[in-house]
Amino acid sequence: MTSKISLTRYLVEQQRQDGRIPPQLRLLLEVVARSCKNISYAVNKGALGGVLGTASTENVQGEIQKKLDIIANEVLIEANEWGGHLAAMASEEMDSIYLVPNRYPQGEYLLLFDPLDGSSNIDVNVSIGTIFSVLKKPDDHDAGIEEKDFLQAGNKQVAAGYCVYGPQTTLVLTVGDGVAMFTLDREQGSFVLTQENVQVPADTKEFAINMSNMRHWAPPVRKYIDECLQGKEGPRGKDFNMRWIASMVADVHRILTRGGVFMYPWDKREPEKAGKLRLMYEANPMSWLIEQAGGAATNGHQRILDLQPTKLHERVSVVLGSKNEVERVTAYHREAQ
Ligand code: P6P
Repeated sequence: MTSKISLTRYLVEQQRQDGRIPPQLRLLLEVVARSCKNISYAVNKGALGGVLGTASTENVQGEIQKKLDIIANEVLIEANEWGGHLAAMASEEMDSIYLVPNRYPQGEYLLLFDPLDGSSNIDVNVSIGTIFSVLKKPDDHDAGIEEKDFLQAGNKQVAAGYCVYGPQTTLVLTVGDGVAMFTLDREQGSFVLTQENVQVPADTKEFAINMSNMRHWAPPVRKYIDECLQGKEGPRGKDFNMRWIASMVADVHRILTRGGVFMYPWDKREPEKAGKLRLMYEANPMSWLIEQAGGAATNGHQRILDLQPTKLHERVSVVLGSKNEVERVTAYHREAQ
């Protein structure tokens, strides 16, 4: 039987191989993984842990927070603040950045996360997850870290990943050399390498979008979905399937596992917003993972990873997954201009 490769061994060997994971980054990734393990344990308790339901507070997005949103956020903050690997953190659940307290050593990295994505699914026992993105602290100033230091394009990420809390708890990670998946061995309490070099098929017959918003979409999105719905009698010449879990982590995990295209496009319900999903800690990490697995990710017009953020909680339109489908949707947007 091949020996199990732990996350720690994988990170050490990746560092030995190409130097992509310096010690501080390895520590950061191991601490994030341990945080995800603890969040998984809290999620799995469900009603028995008294963690379901809302916390009757709102986050910066104006969304009512779930108790587990706050628990997951606190787990990540408390686990990462003292290790000396971070200068600051940013979270979907916090209005402003969180500076590592002066009583702890300051590190080289900035950690951004959505501590519990898909939290509307918590109370109905559907997969949810944690999404994280790692940037380097800018070298060009020695003053304290400010929000503007986080405003780096997604192509500056040094690590990105998510942990999906489903039938298995699976950590999915990239440091720029492909995508690896680690499954939590609950008996040992450690993540074990279960897939390397993940590849997204370039073509698919499966799309993921919230169809209830159809009347609000822009014409290029409407055209693309209409053609899929026409099936093999239509211009695509094949039938399509649809999935929508309303948990980006679960939908992206399915796409990394078997292909597909995920769309949360701009729509006219709130035309001033570019989209629903957040650029810095949802779209950027997921887009890098998808690209590292051979897929593509645009906002309908340009590569998501090339977008220059202007605000920490900036939203973006997202089309990601199987390369040929993403290119088709993006071409329809270009033709409509
Ligand atoms: P809707 C979850 O709240 C989330 O941010 C993503 O995980 C998910 O893809 C999307 O929103 C679901 O949005 O409008 O379908 O509920």
